Amino acid sequence: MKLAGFELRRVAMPLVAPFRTSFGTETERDILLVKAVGDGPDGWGECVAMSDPLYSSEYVAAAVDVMCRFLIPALGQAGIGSAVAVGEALEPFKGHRMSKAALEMAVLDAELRLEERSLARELGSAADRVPCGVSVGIHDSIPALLDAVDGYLGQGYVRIKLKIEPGWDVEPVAAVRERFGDGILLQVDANTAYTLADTRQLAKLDAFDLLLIEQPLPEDDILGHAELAQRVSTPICLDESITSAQVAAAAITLGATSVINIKPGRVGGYLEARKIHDVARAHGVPVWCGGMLETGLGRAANIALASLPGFTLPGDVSASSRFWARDITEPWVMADGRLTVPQGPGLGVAPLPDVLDEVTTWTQFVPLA
Ligand code: OSB
Ligand code: MG
Repeated sequence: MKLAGFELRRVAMPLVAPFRTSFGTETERDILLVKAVGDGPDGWGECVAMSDPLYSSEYVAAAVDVMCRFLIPALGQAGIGSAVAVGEALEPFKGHRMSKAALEMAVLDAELRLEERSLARELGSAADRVPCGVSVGIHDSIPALLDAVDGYLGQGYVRIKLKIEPGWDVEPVAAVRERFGDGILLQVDANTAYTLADTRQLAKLDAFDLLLIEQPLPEDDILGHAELAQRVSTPICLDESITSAQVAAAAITLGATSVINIKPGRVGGYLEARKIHDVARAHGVPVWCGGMLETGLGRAANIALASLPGFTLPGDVSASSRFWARDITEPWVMADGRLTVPQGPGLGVAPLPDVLDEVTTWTQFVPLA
């Protein structure tokens, strides 16, 4: 496979409803897509960076900059022809994992389409369908939250994740348990909003039989999570902190995490995501697939990843309708609380040209020197 370059494209996608977390409120997603163009089929990648560096240090405009200035020229220099070669060529550059992941995803898709193999099979898929969880934002009131959760349960979601922050934690969890009972799978995500000084407050969540508390403390505070894990009985699950298989192994060994949220973008790509799955599995640590409000492209790849055998908990893998009135691919539609793993070549889906053009705000073709 010989690559000619990458088409970078920014799309603006309005959310069906505002999505509030401890780090901000999203009403529209500004997403950077990359298309690998060469002598074979096009390949699509999606960069999960957000507009502002509030979830991680990465952000969309920086992703465009680092791709154009450093990453794509390095791929040209290396004369890469496979996704594995992408990771190797980009290794010298520190960080920027979401940008690296998007480029690797595009090349991987192109490579697999050429060889007529599915991403699911390539990664080691062990299931035809995956169960769907949903991430529910912070709401203005408890009744509004209960309405939202009621709606998602009605649609068939098999697991509810509540976003929490100081001042919105025990009360919403208690209200959801009281209204919907002990039978629903329930977990919370703090996106780093607490410190160890909040241990007593977080320990109050132990009364509600939660699957896990996701990333209560800052990204760098691995030891703090290990300490917290000693003091609360709810399992701690790291998201932001887990940036590689190496960090995952360290966090497991230190007792900082007993469950892991795997997000391919955050860790530099689907190949590194699979390594984390393998490391966790070897340690008997369950994993689940996180989400970053992806379009149908990233969603397709996440569904494939979530079908690996170590993904024993439902992920933030939801239907297109969770976030979009109109997705840029054929919509992902849930049946029976599950999504079907794509089996076509590569991602198994591609953007619908008309929809893609309508949401596009900017494009640039960056040739491989
Ligand atoms: O922490 O898991 C998170 C969305 C954006 C950034 C961070 C997170 C999230 C979510 C949504 O919780 C997950 C999804 O895409 O369904
Ligand atoms: Mg999270």
